[in-house]
Amino acid sequence: MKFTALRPVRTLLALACATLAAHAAAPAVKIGFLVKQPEEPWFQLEWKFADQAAKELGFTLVKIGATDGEKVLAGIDNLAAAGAQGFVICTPDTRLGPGIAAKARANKLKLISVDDQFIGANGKPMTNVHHLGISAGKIGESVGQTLAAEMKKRGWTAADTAVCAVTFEELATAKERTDGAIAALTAASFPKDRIFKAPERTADIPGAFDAVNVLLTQKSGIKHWLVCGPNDSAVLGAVRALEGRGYAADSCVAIGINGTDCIVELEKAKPTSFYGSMLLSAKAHGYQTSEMMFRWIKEGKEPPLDSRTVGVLITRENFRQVLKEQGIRD
Ligand code: FCA
Repeated sequence: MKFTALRPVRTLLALACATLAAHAAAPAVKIGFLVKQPEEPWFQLEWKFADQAAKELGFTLVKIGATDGEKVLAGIDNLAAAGAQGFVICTPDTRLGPGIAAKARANKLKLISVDDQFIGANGKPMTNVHHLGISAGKIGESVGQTLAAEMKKRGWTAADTAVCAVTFEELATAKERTDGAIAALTAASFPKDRIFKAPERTADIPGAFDAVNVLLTQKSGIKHWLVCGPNDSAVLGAVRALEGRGYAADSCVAIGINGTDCIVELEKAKPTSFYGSMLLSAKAHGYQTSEMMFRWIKEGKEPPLDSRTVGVLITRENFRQVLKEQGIRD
């Protein structure tokens, strides 16, 4: 009698112990998110969306600004010591890829690269590392097609117009973007000998500003410039350099990529020659990569090896609406 009365209590105790054991066996998920340029709005937005994933899915996110190789390697060691199970990274140098992959393996950390794909010792993309990037060539082509269309709309002749392509060719995704833009302009019959590259030494506004100033010193007397580059910062640097040389806002057309680093520019009451940008999906790059990592750790669900996202053109006309739809602006 006594024994049977105790039974439900025992069962409850056993259940409680089993639950505790299960919790102990499955440690909380901790994921690192390392970015190469934490000061760029693009990367801040990736982090913002990764934070949202952490909150909604229930994991801990460790954000690390990894501006050079040393910071990357130390960051990975710290993550491992803190009990993380994986990380997402946009590396400051894609040639660090083999070293990062080896360090992740040694520390038993799962790895997804975002934005910039790792380059192997043979100089080719490391297709065995899970990656989410953009369809860089196609997005670049859209920039080139839009520039050609805007030139036509304004009635500018090829004799009066030249192309300034700010380039950063040591980074594959950046080169594919400007190659795509140039290919589309050429396909639209823009003369090849009026397309000029301005290689930036650092991938930021000052780097592009300096590069374009050098180009403008060499090529004076051009009436209209069409401007493209790997991202918004590159194109903004070019726009500032053109302004410094006295080019009026309506004498040039510049189109960026990212769409996240040019919002202040598009909000200016007086239009500049920054016509628009190909808006990329910061949410896919921040939220989705973190979610992929979370499910990989938690459910053993391996993400696809290679995912690519697209871009949409935003201009002064539609940027408020599109940014709102994408959860970037209220
Ligand atoms: C690269 C660029 C960033 C952004 C990202 C998608 O990392 O440097 O500005 O365009 O790709």
